[in-house]
Amino acid sequence: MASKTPSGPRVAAIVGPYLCGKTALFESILMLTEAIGRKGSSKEGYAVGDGTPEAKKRHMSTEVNVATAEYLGEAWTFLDCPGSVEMIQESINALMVADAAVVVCEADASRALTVAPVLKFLDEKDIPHILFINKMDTAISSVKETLTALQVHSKRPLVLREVPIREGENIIGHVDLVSERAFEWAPGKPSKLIEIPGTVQDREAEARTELLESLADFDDALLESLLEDVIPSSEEIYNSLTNDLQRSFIVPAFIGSAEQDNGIRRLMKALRHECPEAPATAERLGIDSGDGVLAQVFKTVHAGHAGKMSFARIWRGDATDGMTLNDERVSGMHRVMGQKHDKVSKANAGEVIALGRMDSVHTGATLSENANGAVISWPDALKPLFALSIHAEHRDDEVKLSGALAKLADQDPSISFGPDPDTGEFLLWGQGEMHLLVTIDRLMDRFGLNILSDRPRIPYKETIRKPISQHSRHKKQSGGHGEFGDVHLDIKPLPRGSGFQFNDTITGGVVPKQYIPAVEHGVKDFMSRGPLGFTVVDISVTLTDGQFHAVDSSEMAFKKAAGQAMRQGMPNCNPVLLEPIFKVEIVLPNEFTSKIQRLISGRRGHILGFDAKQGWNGWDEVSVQLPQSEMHDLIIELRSMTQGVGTFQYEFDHLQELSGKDADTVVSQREAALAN
Ligand SMILES: Nc1nc2c(ncn2[C@@H]2O[C@H](COP(=O)(O)OP(=O)(O)OP(=O)(O)O)[C@@H](O)[C@H]2O)c(=O)[nH]1
Ligand SMILES: [Mg+2]
Repeated sequence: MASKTPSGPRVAAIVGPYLCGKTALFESILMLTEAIGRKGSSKEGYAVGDGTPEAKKRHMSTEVNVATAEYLGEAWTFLDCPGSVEMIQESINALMVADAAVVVCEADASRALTVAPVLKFLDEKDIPHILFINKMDTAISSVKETLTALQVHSKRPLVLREVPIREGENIIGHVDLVSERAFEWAPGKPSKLIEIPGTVQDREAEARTELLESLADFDDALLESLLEDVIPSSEEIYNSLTNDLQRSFIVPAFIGSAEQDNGIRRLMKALRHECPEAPATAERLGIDSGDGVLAQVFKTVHAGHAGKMSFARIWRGDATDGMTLNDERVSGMHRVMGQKHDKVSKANAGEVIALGRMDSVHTGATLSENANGAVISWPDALKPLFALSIHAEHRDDEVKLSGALAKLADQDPSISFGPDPDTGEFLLWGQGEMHLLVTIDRLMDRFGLNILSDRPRIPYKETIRKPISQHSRHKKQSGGHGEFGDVHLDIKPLPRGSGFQFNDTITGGVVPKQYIPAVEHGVKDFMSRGPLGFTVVDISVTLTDGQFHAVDSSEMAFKKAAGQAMRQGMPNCNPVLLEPIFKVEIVLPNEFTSKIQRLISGRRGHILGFDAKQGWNGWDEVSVQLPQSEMHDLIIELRSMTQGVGTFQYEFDHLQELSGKDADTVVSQREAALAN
């Protein structure tokens, strides 16, 4: 292989679907680079990865694992991302600061779809990436089938760099298509160089030709050699590969087994030779090459007594502990190894570093010595898809809960929280049920808060169908001052979406001017809970007549009279329940579009239309209307129907009358709740 000038510190993000072996690969790389002496496992606990209580409890990654290592004299930071679609915000944040991504997947063509979201994101953002087909020890599909199935989801050509060597059912090694050298794998040990077995020679030659042809598409000199039947040298091929990864023209594909440490050295060598460095990545991101330190925060951790830690990639300049960035003094700089942080006094451009106590700095922030310096763009946080109503088991913990949630939302911008404006319930929003359960675990583990959760209430409303005129008199004579107020109200339904209108047609001062606002007040108070138990909307109330008493009338008396008139009149106005209807745009692979029809009609919704999703080959966008009461677990069902990749966006559309049995159930449940 061509000799290489040592590079500056680089960052590789390890991404891919749930449980495909990313953390296993991360630890295998750390072993190879001698950053650790012994790796762990998913079952018994990893040595560096998944060290938080939430990750240990679930045997999955729940946030990005960060580790630094040195390979052949060059510095690396690896960002092992969680695969769960519900934790995708973490992966997006890590990818935004990576020089390249290693996309891990399994050799299983039937699950290619699960890799689609990450491939599409990398394509969209032009992030150079390498494919690592893992678990070759238990491969379900052939490498070729896997690659063909994955290609559907990638704009860039996926180009095989190795072919497997089979022995019966088992894969026992690989042939490198550039050097044309064959290696026999040995679990946990370096591979052994062997002769290319006769059984793979044809396959090897065919795959090598495909590799060269793919490279020739982006390399005129190579194309010319091929046309003239000149076999290019290994060096030419490597140069072409380096250029193609750095410019994100192709996606080279490697194979191996993270658990058995097979194929890892080859992957690392490709990263070493082909992965771009920080200045090139900074250029891709449009960061100018000015003076002074420029860094970007991609992860925030509130670590108990250690306080807030901001993980940042340094794009340019050398950072020192104690320096001022964004008007805040860096108080402790650390190199990160999983849950372990080692204090350092200085860090160079390209490195990833955890900065202590940058309290006003958030994930995504650009850090510079000049607080008004350039701002590097950062994607918006994901919109929430799932909510639970939560409260602290102990009432005294409510204030502590808000503080803790503010910290967790700082750490994970894809959660949000706050009271529902209609129901008053305290809601926690996130990307799915597991995401919220992990968040609730964090509240327990890090803040000692015991949380109870429930399905959120639906903010039903009510209105009336029939107008009425209602007279009511409030009169009380007891001791000193009496109370007297007398009103005639016209209560009328209004069209949907009109809200509430209050008027008066009082002439001759039958209700003195100063008492009219009190009448309106009394009406409004009543409207927060109508005859069916919900907020009343879309009505008009007109004060048409009334009487007063020179001594006993007061604002309070008129307010009470108005409230009484509403209480007496409204039940006779033919009250009706209104339920919120949402407009939902579902995005999913078109092979599932026909199933959506059943899902939506089963949830009392209807389809407004569907179309192919622009720029997403093979995906549809289905526009539907759905009652809010049917949306709570929509994301759960949609994901289970679409191998986890279906998603949606939504907005409130309108209120719609609900009658019959469904309405009766809602009203009787509300009665029972109010009686408690
Ligand atoms: N057979 C086999 N199993 C593997 C291999 N690599 C990982 N696994 C197993 O796959 C499971 C998941 O491994 P992890 O590395 O934790 O997967 P992950 O991709 O990090 O999972 P998330 O981060 O939760 O998405 C574990 O049971 C591993 O033991 C491999 O090369 N071969
Ligand atoms: Mg993992």
